[in-house]
Amino acid sequence: MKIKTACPLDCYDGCSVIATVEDGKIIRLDGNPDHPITRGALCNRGRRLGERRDSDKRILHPMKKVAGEWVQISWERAIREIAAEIQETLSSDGHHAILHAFDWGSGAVLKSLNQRFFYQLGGCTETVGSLCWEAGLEAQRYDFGQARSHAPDDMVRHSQVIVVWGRNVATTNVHMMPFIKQSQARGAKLVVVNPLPTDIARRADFCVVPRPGTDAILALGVLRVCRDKGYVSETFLTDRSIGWDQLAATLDTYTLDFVSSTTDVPATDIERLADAYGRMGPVTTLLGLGMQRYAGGGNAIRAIDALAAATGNVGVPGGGVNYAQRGMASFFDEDSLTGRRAADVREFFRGTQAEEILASNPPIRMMFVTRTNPLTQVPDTELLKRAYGQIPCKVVIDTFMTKTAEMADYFLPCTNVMEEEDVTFTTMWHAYVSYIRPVVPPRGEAKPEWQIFRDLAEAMGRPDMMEGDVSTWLERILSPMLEDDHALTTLRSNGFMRLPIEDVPWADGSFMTPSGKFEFASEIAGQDGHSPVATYIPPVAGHGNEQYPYTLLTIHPRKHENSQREAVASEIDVPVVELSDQVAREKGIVQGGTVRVFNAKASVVCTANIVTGGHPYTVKLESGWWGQGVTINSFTDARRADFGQQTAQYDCACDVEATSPEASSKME
Ligand SMILES: Nc1nc2c(c(=O)[nH]1)N[C@H]1C(S)=C(S)[C@@H](COP(=O)(O)OP(=O)(O)OC[C@H]3O[C@@H](n4cnc5c(=O)[nH]c(N)nc54)[C@H](O)[C@@H]3O)O[C@H]1N2
Ligand SMILES: Nc1nc2c(c(=O)[nH]1)N[C@H]1C(S)=C(S)[C@@H](COP(=O)(O)OP(=O)(O)OC[C@H]3O[C@@H](n4cnc5c(=O)[nH]c(N)nc54)[C@H](O)[C@@H]3O)O[C@H]1N2
Ligand code: SF4
Ligand SMILES: [Mo]
Repeated sequence: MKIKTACPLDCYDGCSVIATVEDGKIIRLDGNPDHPITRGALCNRGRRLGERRDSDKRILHPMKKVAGEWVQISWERAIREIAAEIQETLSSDGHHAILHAFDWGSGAVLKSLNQRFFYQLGGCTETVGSLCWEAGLEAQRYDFGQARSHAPDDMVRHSQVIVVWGRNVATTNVHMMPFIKQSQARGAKLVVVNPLPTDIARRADFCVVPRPGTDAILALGVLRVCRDKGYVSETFLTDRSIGWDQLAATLDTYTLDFVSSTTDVPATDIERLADAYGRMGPVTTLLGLGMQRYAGGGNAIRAIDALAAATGNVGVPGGGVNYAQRGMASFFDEDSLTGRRAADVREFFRGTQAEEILASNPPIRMMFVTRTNPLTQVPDTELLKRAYGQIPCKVVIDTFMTKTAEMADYFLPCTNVMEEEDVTFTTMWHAYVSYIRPVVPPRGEAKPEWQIFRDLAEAMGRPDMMEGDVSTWLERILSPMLEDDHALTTLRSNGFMRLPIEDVPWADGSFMTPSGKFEFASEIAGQDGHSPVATYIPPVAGHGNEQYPYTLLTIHPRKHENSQREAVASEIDVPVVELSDQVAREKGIVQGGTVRVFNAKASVVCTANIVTGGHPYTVKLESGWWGQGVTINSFTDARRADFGQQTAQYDCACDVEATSPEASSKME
């Protein structure tokens, strides 16, 4: 039997999935061939959703830690005890003493019912801001009013140049690859800007390799060349934007020599990039999230926006500075499910939650963790461990015993996506929304999260807190998009539908900014305490800045989603570190040799993979990894990027040395 469902992972692609089920078992998962983005293929993360469902490492019963050991308990007892803890905490310290730490481990829309439970208590403390993308969103809010992306078909039909700027497309956005190949077959040129060698670089017409964290100055330097050569669009500057003169007045400082020596990009590459933007367009820019995880990350995105806009590559077919698809959010009435507006919420920034927990008054007495694994994903693991260690009662809802769950007092097993009914969409790229249909029944005693919270509400004598059912909740949250009564039925039977979002954002020349124009100079940015125009804020870490000479880039893993690697067959205790040939020479490291990567905070023994084509002082480890008594985020600091509430975890320094294979076991 074939069943249509969808992948809810935090991803650009938002795939529609076909599950083959026989005798109640998932035999395989494939991409839906009818979905215009999925086009019949899933990435290995999507294919593994079934393995994660069936994994023998999955926790299938409620557990409680007793005298330091996990013991299985009944749901009845788990709910009764946790409900009593909630009530005690509310009467002793009030609702702010309860912390709800959550993130986007699943992007299914009904997961926001989790928040509803806490808001119905009157409020809570919750984690806000982003480990992921907020500095860039804020940057595009200043410039455009909102982050919006072009439809992939628009790129295929019209773009003459595709600039993949800091996005690891072949790994993190695999369904973009066929669209890029189609565009290239039509004659479009491909440019890649990345400090690390990436798979897509092989297909590129040319690659630009900046020093990590210097994209703002690179973009402003390129823009200066464009201005000086007359490559700017006078119509755009006069009719569709404000603040050009203010930005242009700063450009003289970005001389070729200065830009080249700061970014380590040769002057010829800066000029080549200027030619691409100024003479070869329309240019579409596919921005990644990596370059905004730095001290000056938001400004980097603004500088690239300015470059694309001034050269006439905004609001035109084949153009665009594609960072995210925030237009999707207006089709979902999340507040109707959560009731956030009416609640009294104390906010802790995800990135600095450890400090805030340690300093909190009232103190955090109880914590709930849903859809996230902060102990491996939040910068500064050791500090977070200390902060969580002080919370008297911790409840983790998940499917696996994660590093965070290991610290908990209660583990509550929730259903896997293959066992759920829901709806999902991506706010990172395209305009399709998909229906999640249960493919197999829940394993063991796993329950949907809304059911867990409903049981808690009932045990507290407040069944009203979580009243409703899946269909009415879906109708409520989808109400802005459901024009007729049959829309949900259509979504259910078709598996996906396209929302009415334009293929070419800002084509009519009106923007969502206060001026209604593209803002090279933003008053709101000024009010928020930033330079009104894009500027360069140097990275804190990296070559020449700290005693540790290399930048440690802990980018997203190829084979799994963030830390969701429990179902990956080959567990690795010794991770692979990617080093440039320059670092290898300096440190006497050989291919396949054993090396230690370290900084002031952490140390890990790795196997060396020597690569060429990246920035010479850059070291790469995949994020989501833990082992040898540390996690990847044991190396990182809880630094903030410039805009919004965003972590700057790529702004991180390290050193490496050749060592012996025994070193990893000695460290245990
Ligand atoms: N396979 C896989 N895919 C995923 C995920 C996953 O865990 N695994 N996670 C999903 C999620 S949550 C997200 S947010 C997205 C992220 O998607 P991406 O933004 O594509 O991925 P990142 O790993 O965050 O980093 C992107 C790239 O930024 C580059 N980079 C780092 N520093 C700089 C810099 O200073 N300048 C420039 N120009 N480039 C720089 C890195 O070399 C890397 O290639 O991927 C999603 N897709
Ligand atoms: N050093 C470094 N740190 C990073 C990054 C980096 O590139 N480098 N990337 C950052 C980025 S972009 C992101 S988005 C974050 C991601 O941070 P997280 O969202 O914390 O990362 P995941 O590892 O995906 O953890 C999600 C957890 O949710 C669980 N889960 C999945 N579905 C459900 C569900 O329906 N209900 C519940 N209760 N649990 C569920 C999974 O089993 C998993 O344990 O990490 C950030 N941290
Ligand atoms: S993780 Fe992304 S690319 Fe992979 S199946 Fe899911 S939505 Fe598609
Ligand atoms: Mo992310």
